[in-house]
Amino acid sequence: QITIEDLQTFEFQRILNEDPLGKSITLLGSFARGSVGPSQPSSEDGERDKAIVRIGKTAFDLESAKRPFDGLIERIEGVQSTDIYTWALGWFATDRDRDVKIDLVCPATDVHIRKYTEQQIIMVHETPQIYEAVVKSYIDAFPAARTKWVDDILSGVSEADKVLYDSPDFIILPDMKWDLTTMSAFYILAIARDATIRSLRDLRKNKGHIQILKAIRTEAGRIAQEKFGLPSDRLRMFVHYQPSYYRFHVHIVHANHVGTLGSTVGQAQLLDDIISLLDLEAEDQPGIFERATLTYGLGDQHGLLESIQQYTTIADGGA
Ligand code: M7G
Repeated sequence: QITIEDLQTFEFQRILNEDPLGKSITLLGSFARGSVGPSQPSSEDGERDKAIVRIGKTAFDLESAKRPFDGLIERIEGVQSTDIYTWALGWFATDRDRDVKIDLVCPATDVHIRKYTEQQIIMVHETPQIYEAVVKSYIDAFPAARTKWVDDILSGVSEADKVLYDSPDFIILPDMKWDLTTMSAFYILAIARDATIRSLRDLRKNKGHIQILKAIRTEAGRIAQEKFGLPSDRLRMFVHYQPSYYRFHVHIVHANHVGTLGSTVGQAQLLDDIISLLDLEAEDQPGIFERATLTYGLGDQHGLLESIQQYTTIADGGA
């Protein structure tokens, strides 16, 4: 468990990203080794671990927001008016529920730092040849330590009390991006147990993957309805390509999330469309996702971008 006193030892280094619209800021800094995150051999020479701290303002609690000047907002200043328009600055009451959500990655690797740093998005066209020549080896070389969190969830070592559904094929639990209360930010995650499905590219009809995908769709819909009162037509279910972690998982979010939280076109592929495409696969032909050219955006710091661009240049030059 982390305390505010622990967080006060954060040493700021630089701003990685800021999002004035989404009301969040992401900082790079450090904590004394072992003081935050998984326990590590403590060091006497003051060694520090890099840490990413993301602070985002939480959404309004709908109940208190219905009477905003009766306990939610305590004080206002700088009132201005023109005609029918008035605006002012205000301060939240001190005994409010909560104001911010804090996400912490510590110790943070360079890969994490790149991921959380604001990046220019470059669109790439991944042909099956590029997948075979470049992407596959990138996935093969992906350090197992980076998906330890998935193994820990699947084996019940972590977040066991949060699990919403468990079966031999997959597990469903709240995504760490969700605060578990703001329904408009509803976000749960289904993670497949089969570690050989590393991404969208590995999905095949003849390996029984459609059944797993359909079961995820059904169970996620049932959980959203039964546990959270959200009908299944209010859900946007999608898969990332490229994902950040190569253990197959499906994102299930509130349908009102448009272009946020990774649901942007060029990164997210709808689960329903994937199921439908797989259904079209003919038994005697290579898989659809083996043959398709997949187009997606990559941050300019992404570890794959340079090798894909190099391959594309060589292939174009040779043509
Ligand atoms: P992704 O498509 O690989 O990449 O999704 P993204 O992180 O770029 O979206 C992984 C999803 O897993 C994200 O929605 C994360 O918020 C979520 N996630 C990541 N971690 C490390 C955890 C975790 O430890 N617990 C839970 N519950 N969710 C996580």
